[in-house]
Formats: sequence, structure tokens, C-alpha cells
Amino acid sequence: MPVEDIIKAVLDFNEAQVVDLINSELDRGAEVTSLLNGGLIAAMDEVGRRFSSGELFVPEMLLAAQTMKAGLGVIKPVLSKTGAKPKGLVVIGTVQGDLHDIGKNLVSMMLEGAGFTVIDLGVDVAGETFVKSVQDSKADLVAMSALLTTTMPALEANVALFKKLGLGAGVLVGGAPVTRAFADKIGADGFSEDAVGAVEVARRLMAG
Ligand code: B12
Repeated sequence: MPVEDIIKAVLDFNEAQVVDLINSELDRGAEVTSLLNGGLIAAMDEVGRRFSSGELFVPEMLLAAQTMKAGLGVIKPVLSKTGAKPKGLVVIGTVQGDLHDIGKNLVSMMLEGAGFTVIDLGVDVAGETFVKSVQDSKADLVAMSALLTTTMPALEANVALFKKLGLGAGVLVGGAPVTRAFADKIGADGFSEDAVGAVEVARRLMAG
């Protein structure tokens, strides 16, 4: 099974093989989202499981992330192919203290693919930096990612800051530990557990 080969190649940290497999699957007409979800994302879930059980450590997690990024490099142009006029402007970033960016990058790619213009502030982004970017760009939406239970409170603090300042942009939150209940509790306007859902939520918020 090709997706299983992709998973194995990510777990072997074999960037060249991941790139080759994805390219050949795309040439064969495979669905890009199935390569993404069934291959690359499934591989990172397995990496997380092995990290939790002590089978691998941070350096290996980093190698797996680099391998996944090589695969995403192939997928990005396919996902982002669109001639549609801009659907809205989104400022996106990973919150302060958090260096995980793969999920955020995927959300960003999917939004671009769906016709949104995206300003990506990167990782370890302070609340004030989100505020300044939204104000300077007059963004419609601000999307924040948090992958650690220790950085989830930054989502809450940022939402409170945006409300206090009357920022006006719709707020989307996400990341592996973030739940709909948490998103509701902190007063975010939108939540999704994955990048495909993030696009739907962004569209809904744009529609008012
Ligand atoms: C790769 C990885 C790393 C890499 C990150 C590299 C990079 N450039 O991103 C490195 C090695 C740097 C790393 C470091 C650490 N990590 Co880490 N890491 C992971 C791992 C294995 C995969 C994360 C990933 O990329 N997943 C794939 C993407 C596609 O999924 P995702 O991020 O969840 O994103 C999807 C959704 O959540 C959603 N989404 C994401 N963002 C957003 C935003 C919005 C707005 C929306 C709507 C949706 C959305 O859409 C995405 C696509 O579908 C996870 C395990 C896991 N399965 O999550 C651990 C994990 C997150 N890490 C963990 C830990 C503990 C750490 C460290 C503290 C380890 C250490 N001791 O140093 C450090 C912290 C560093 C820091 N300050 O951030 C723990 C967190 C535990 C916890 N409860 O907090 C995890 C869960 C591993 C584990 N099982 O214990 N890590």
C-alpha cells in the first residue's frame, strides 16, 4: 500500500523516498488529501505514539518532522493550485513558547489552496505580535496553533487580549490538544481538529 510506504519512509527519516513516493502517487492520480492524511499525518501520529512510549526521542522527532516537511514541499503546490479571487486575509502563527509548526503550516497551505491570503508569523508568536499584524494588515481572521498543554493557556490569554482591544478579526484556534470545548470556553470564534475543517470554519466566519 502506497500510504503505508509513505509512513514507513517518514519513520525511516528517508526524505528522498518520501518525495519520490508522493510524486509517483500524484502522477498515478492519487488524491492529495489521502496521501496527506493517510501517509504524512498518520506517520506523525505514530511518531508521537513512539515518543510517548519512550521508543524515540526529540532528535528523532525532529528528523521525522524534517522528513514530513520534505513531503509537504511536494504537496503544497498541488494544494495551493487555485485561480480564485482572494476569499479573505488570515494572520496565522503558533503561540508563544511553542515551536511546533507542521500543523500550522498545513492549515496555512489549505487556506491558501482555498483562496485565502495568508500572513504566516511563524512559531513562538507573542500575543502583541498577532495584534500588530492584524491591525497593520486589517486581517479578517487570526488563526492560532498550540501543540502543548503548557502553551494552550496562551490561546486563552490571546483571545482575552484581542477582545480587550476590540480587534475585530474572527479568531480560529487549533492544535492536537485543543478541543471544541476548550475553544468554546476561551471564547474563540472557530475551532477545527484538522486543516480541512479549518478551511470550512474560515469560510463560515467570512460569511458572517
Ligand atoms: C514533530 C513534533 C515535535 C517537533 C516539532 C517540529 C516542527 N517543526 O513542528 C520537535 C522535535 C521540535 C518537538 C519538540 C517538542 N515536543 Co513535540 N511533537 C511532535 C509530534 C511528534 C508531531 C506534531 C505534528 O507535527 N503533528 C502533525 C500535524 C499535522 O498535526 P497537528 O500539529 O496536530 O495539526 C493538525 C491539527 O491539530 C490542526 N491544527 C493545528 N494547528 C491548527 C490551528 C488552527 C487555527 C486550526 C483551526 C487547526 C489546527 O490541523 C492540523 C492538520 O490537520 C507530536 C505528537 C503528535 N502526534 O501530535 C509531539 C508532541 C506535540 N510534542 C510533545 C512534547 C512534549 C515536545 C517537547 C516538550 C519535547 C521536549 N522534551 O523537548 C518539545 C517542545 C518544544 C516547544 N517548545 O515547542 C508532546 C506534547 C505533550 C503535551 N501534552 O503537551 C507531543 C504530543 C508528543 C507526545 N506524545 O508526548 N516536537
